Amino acid sequence: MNDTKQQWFKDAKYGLFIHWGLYSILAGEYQGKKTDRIAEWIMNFLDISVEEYRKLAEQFNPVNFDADEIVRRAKEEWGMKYIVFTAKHHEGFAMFDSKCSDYNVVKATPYGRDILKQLQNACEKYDMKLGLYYSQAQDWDDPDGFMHTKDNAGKNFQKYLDEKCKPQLRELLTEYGKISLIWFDTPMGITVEQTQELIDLVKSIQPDCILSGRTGNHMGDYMTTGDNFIPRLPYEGDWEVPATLNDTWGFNKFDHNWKNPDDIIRMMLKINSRGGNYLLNIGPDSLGNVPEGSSKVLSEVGKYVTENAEAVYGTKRVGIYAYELEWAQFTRKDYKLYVHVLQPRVRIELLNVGNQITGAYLVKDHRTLPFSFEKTCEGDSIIEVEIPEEMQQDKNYAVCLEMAEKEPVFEEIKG
Ligand code: JFZ
Repeated sequence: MNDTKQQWFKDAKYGLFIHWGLYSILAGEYQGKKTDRIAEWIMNFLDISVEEYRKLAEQFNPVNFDADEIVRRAKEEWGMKYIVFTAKHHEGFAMFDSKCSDYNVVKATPYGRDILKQLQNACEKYDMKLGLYYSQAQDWDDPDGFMHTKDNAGKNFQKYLDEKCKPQLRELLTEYGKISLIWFDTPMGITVEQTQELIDLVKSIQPDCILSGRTGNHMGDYMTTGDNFIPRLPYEGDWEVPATLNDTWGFNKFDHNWKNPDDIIRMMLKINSRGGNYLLNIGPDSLGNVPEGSSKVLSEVGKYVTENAEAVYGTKRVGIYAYELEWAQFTRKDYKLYVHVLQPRVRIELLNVGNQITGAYLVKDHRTLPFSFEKTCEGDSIIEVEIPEEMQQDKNYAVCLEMAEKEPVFEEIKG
């Protein structure tokens, strides 16, 4: 079972992924050709040479980037508890002031400022956990880094590890304050020994820094699901779903396929209910703007999670309830079962929940609600909670059921 031993990660439930690099300049299109894949992979999928791709750095000038504003909104408005930022994605370009590769935002761009330093300062100001995505195996700029879909035979991967990957990790872990998480990704052919080298390096500098499930050879500190994939059942231990708001991580000017806030809220609660964290992505454009399509959805979702904070953060995995409820998701704490009501209801009815209920209240304002718990004519347990009349057309609110028992008692369906 995966155990990060980090309470902040177990309690967090909701984080912000930021995918940002030179690919944001191309925004899904190179020389009139569009990519139909995730936009940060454009160098690979459209076969752009290293030489050509490097020229993008000369144009990178994100004058609208405002780290303070992004972190403040993530914290106060969107309700997120941690941020994971792409310090270096597969393209190989460092979004920080790297001394071991000049292919970085300070030395190679007209912008000339350290993006990560700005994020670090903002995270410290707003008390936000900072994690860093670092592509440890794929590096399409380094001759010895791996490239998916290409022949990697003849490469000296250890050389890349020793001369770029590890030195850059050392910089990230020594120059940017507390790093709570390293989000390694696409380990490809990395060996067990090489994975261990990376783990040892990270932990020797920052012992509390945790590692994503894609560190390599299943040696990370928690389980990372496939992108946008939600486990069907409660999953034990610490885990996380990385997810997009549209169909790309890096900015793509053609992708307006935004998910709606209700769907995001439902997905987050499904994940939280099954014990995981939801790491939801934004891809700023080449000027540093957060796409309006994403900030609109995040604000709506943020309203839900901040109003119902008690029923989200610090909650625990819920067991398997016998019925599929279209209108609800559960989260729980000891002696409390939270019912997240996602569709209009006159009353909450829960069949085969066998707890003794001692109270019921609306989470957002702690208003007490009338409730009953008894047996149906067939002898099954049933809990009912009355929804105030003026709220019967509403959706997206949480109700807390206070239980005499520590955990919900989900009964089997009897024939
Ligand atoms: C990886 C990256 O290649 C991608 O650009 C993005 O950063 C994303 C968060 O992670 O893509 C993956 C990696 C693993 C799976 C899917 C996409 N997976 O295991 O299903």
